[in-house]
Amino acid sequence: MEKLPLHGVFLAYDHGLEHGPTDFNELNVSPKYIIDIATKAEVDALILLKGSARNYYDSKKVNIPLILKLNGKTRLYSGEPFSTQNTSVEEAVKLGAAAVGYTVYWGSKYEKFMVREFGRIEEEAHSLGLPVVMWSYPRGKTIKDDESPEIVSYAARAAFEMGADIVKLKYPDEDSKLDWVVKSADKTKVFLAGGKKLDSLNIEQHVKKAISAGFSGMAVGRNIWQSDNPVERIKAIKDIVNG
Ligand code: FBP
Repeated sequence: MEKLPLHGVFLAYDHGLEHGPTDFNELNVSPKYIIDIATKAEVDALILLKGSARNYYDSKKVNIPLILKLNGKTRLYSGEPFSTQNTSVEEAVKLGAAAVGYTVYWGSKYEKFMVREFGRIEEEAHSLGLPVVMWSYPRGKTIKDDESPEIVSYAARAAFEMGADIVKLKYPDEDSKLDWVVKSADKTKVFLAGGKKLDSLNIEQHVKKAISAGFSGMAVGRNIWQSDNPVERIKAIKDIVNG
């Protein structure tokens, strides 16, 4: 099993469930294409759901650490956000994963269920020596602006208090508050989430500002594998992250 570094660039590919094939084209519809990109660009970790991992991730051949995402939901679901656990820490170990991931939608009517599931997963994973990554996303009727610095900082702190090793967060809409986001997360390493496709200049600007404020890396999906030059784009982001 590859060890998960706590900084770097992670390539996310859980969109088949979260958004559906509408995010894909003839190339990136295949997990094999994603694993090839990850390998060529030497990303620091690959994020998959169990279907892609079981069919395409061979831990003996792929030298990229796997983060198995343990919960998810589709775009077809409506109502207050709720991402349910669909696989286990045990399955992650079987698949040779180096870490597990889980999304919490803070502020949702169903927050209490995700908190309970995450709590169990975090303790089990840590007892087996696996780091835990939280997608910490305030979302639901009560969240008016999920990019406000207060809300992003709260998501950072909540991840720390829940025992996450890494927290994946949205970019707050005030650059000057990036420091406070990092301070709020305390010992939890902060990673920037990608979002919809941006031009390369834009995304690199965000990464630069986040890294100089103390972020540890980026977990990115569409901005890479929807691009015509995915390997170069990862390398450019890696250069920024690694200084
Ligand atoms: P992107 O870089 O493509 O935004 O991927 C990051 C991610 O967190 C994925 O892991 C996840 O599928 C997606 O964003 C969820 O995005 P949203 O919650 O906005 O639908």
